[in-house]
Amino acid sequence: MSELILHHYPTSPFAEKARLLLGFKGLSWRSVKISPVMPKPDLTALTGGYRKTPVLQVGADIYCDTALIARRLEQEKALPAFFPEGQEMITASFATWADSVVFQHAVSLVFQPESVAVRFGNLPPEAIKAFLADRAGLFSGGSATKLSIEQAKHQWPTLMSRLELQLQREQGDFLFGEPSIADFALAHSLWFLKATPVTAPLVDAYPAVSAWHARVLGFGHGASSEMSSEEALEVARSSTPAALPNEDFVDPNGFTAGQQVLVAATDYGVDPVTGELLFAGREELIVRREDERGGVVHVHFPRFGFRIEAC
Ligand SMILES: N[C@@H](CCC(=O)N[C@@H](CS)C(=O)NCC(=O)O)C(=O)O
Repeated sequence: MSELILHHYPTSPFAEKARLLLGFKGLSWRSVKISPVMPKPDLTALTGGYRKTPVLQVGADIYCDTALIARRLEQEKALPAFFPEGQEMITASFATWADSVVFQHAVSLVFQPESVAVRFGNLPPEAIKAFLADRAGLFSGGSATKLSIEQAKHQWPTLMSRLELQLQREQGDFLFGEPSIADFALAHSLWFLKATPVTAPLVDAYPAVSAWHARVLGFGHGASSEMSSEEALEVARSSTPAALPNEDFVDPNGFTAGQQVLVAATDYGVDPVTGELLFAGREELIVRREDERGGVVHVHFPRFGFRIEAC
């Protein structure tokens, strides 16, 4: 069986989400450290252009976006489940909301000047400038809009007070009783805020939230060992992609296997990936591409939040 390889960097909130997903399932994985800014030649050799963090590799199969990574890990090990039976819609929808709305608030709050000064305090000004320029590029061409710092500050107490109240009254220890994808999708943005003393009080002021957050982080990261990006490319090159899923589903826009397509995120980090469409299912799109260094790879995307275009 192929190893689970996570391409990530330590300070990325979505990478922390993925690490916690691996920890919750008690999985062992290989850790490939990537750059937080472009270019990322070894990563994009595998993805075909997708640049966001994290990416999961299993042999010659490359999984983009934590929403799909969670589903892939659920295949790897069904229990404990991210999508508990009977809670499939509520947990996935809450996760989509938290990954966009709560994350958007966290980004604005973390990138307020007082917090930037602490977070990047030991970096040379040129490095900070380069990072901020990279992030401006990341957000160009997508549907995501920037939330002003004032609006993020203005709305944050509403989000947190609702959460505090629910967690105080809740029977179970997690958002929807038992743990689910919802907990992980919310926890990583709060983890991001807790990383500096300027923004940590935005979480610490809420005792039930803090106790819940500690429980989620308590799942840990599973067992990992380092791997180089060259080694990961070699794994892809020497592996055969997994068999395609078998699903009785007709794409509503008529996309069929065998077509040349372009797939891209719609919100931000909209760098397109082109190749042959192999599969278009209810949750997942799979594109075959051939790379000089990575060989034949199957790149997997979630349907939700990604678009397909014939090319
Ligand atoms: N919807 C994506 C969002 C991932 C995301 O926004 N990741 C951030 C880091 S936390 C990112 O890609 N930043 C730019 C980069 O790492 O190049 C997911 O769930 O994986």
